[in-house]
Amino acid sequence: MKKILFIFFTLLITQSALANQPVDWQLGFQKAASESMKEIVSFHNNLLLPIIIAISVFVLFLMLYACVRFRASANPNPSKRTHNVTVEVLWTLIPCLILIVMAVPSFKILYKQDTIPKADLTIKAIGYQWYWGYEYPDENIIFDSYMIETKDLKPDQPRLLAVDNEVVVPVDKVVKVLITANDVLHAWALPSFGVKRDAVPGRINETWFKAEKVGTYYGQCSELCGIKHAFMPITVKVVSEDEYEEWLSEARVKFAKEVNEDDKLKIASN
Ligand SMILES: [Cu+2]
Repeated sequence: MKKILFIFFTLLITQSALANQPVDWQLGFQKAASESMKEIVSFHNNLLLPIIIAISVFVLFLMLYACVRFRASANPNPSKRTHNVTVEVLWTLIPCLILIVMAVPSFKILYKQDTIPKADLTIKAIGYQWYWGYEYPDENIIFDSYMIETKDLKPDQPRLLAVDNEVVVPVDKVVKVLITANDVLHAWALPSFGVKRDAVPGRINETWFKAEKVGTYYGQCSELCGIKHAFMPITVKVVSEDEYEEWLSEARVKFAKEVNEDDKLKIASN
């Protein structure tokens, strides 16, 4: 009983705290940070949960009713009935209707996620065994993103989720993500943005998100990709427009993909 109460109260507390990473005793989703995740959460909370609860309660009621009503002591001569057309039609039709009621809004959300609005910036995520590589194709930026080992963590960095080089994006901008892999299947997933796409070698998948709040968001590779599958996390830092520009100017130098002619001369003369 104590344990149940503990779970209940931690659930209440974690619901109010900003959770952009998994938390202890978490039930349900991480806090939504994008429009599409809000839609997913509301679809789950307002439609799926009530349906699941109603079905469970109904089945439980039927089981209890059958146990009492048809118990051996009250029915010395058991009924020989085998068919009832009305009941059979009903238990086929009603589940079909329930499925349609769930499918319509579900497809609506899926198609909305699949239609990419005009992007403000594009990033490319490449899955490797076992880390992520990122490119900003329009900015001549390329870098790798490795998990930070537990012994090297700073106090504010979550274990198995923090990385050395984070993806940095501006807040309230449409970010298009091109996703691919270089060796085996991986998947780029960020729960608070409602984003999850497979990274397939030789093929580019697309997705998008628009982060509504500044913060650091954590995700993980979500396709079993080998022995260190659990150790290739994804960190996205959502910052203000100005901070993003500042980061860009540093990153263009630090993570330059192609060194231009002037720089080549400088390097050669050193
Ligand atoms: Cu992976």
